[in-house]
Amino acid sequence: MKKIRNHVLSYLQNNREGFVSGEAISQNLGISRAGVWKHVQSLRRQGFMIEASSRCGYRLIAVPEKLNPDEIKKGYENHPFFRNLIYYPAVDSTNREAHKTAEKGAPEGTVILADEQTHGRGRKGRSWFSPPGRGLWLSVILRPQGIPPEKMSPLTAVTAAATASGLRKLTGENISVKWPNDLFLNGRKTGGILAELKAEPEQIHHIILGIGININHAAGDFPGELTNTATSLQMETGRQINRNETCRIILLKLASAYNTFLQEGFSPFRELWKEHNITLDRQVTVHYGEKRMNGLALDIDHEGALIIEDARKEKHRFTYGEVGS
Ligand code: BT5
Repeated sequence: MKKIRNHVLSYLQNNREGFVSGEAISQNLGISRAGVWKHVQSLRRQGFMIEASSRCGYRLIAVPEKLNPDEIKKGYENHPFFRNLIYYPAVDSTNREAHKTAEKGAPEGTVILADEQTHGRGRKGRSWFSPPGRGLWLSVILRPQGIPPEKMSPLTAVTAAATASGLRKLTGENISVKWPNDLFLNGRKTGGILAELKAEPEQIHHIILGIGININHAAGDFPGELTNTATSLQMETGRQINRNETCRIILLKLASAYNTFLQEGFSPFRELWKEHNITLDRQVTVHYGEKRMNGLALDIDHEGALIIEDARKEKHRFTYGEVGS
């Protein structure tokens, strides 16, 4: 099976300058046209970009760029967020793997990076679609010392602002933050943040800061339920984005933001967050626990909490929840 798939790939690679018909591949390799289509689909799932047209056939557009820890670290080998960069071709979830690695005593700044997540997770048990060859799926182990757990709640907003600003520089696109943990581009979700805390009331054991960014997905890569809500940097810019470079930029931004946050709290990030946000100045519904509240998203305060003004002009402060329109 794998052998035939590789033959299909070689055939496409040898004919990259134009389309090749399904019929030609089928005759050359002695398989049915349905078989050709099945192998093309499987190559796509591995990150190969293959255009398919019912009239012209197939054309290989791009091969998946490989994530390469040496390439990511280049020039930053001794940096605290690059010293322990652990790469897996596939894991269930980098957050889950990072928790396990942290339990074994891994130092602050250890990064778990995977090309594919088989059970990538979002908040509240939701799943995060993480195919190979397409995105950036990583988790950083943090061990803030002498800080009570509740002081860390703005970390998601700090991460979102820092990541959005890094991605804006990289792509020139208007990547924005939707409170509290979404990254949006042109009205669709292109990334998400999942911060998980292992703590006792007074003491943090570790925090796992997970970041997922859709980078080189093509429109047809997303499963049906995400086709109208998700996008990737490539879909919006029209060009392939280097995942190694993106990873380096994000880790550098994150390390610097984390240090500033530990020393000065959320205040230095408030303006940056506002510059990048698409939540404020809109009528929204905040869902928190089993409840919901409608109102105007007025502001984000110096601790990263969202301030909502209700119809009676009363203000409410939210440190967690989700925003819908
Ligand atoms: C998030 O959750 O947005 C947090 C996502 C964090 C993913 C990273 S990847 C590295 C690390 N390891 C992990 O296992 N996770 C982190 P939430 O706000 O709950 O949004 C989840 C919802 O987003 C899902 O229910 C889908 O509707 C949608 N979704 C799933 N995968 C998506 C994708 N790739 N792109 C856009 N939307 C997606």
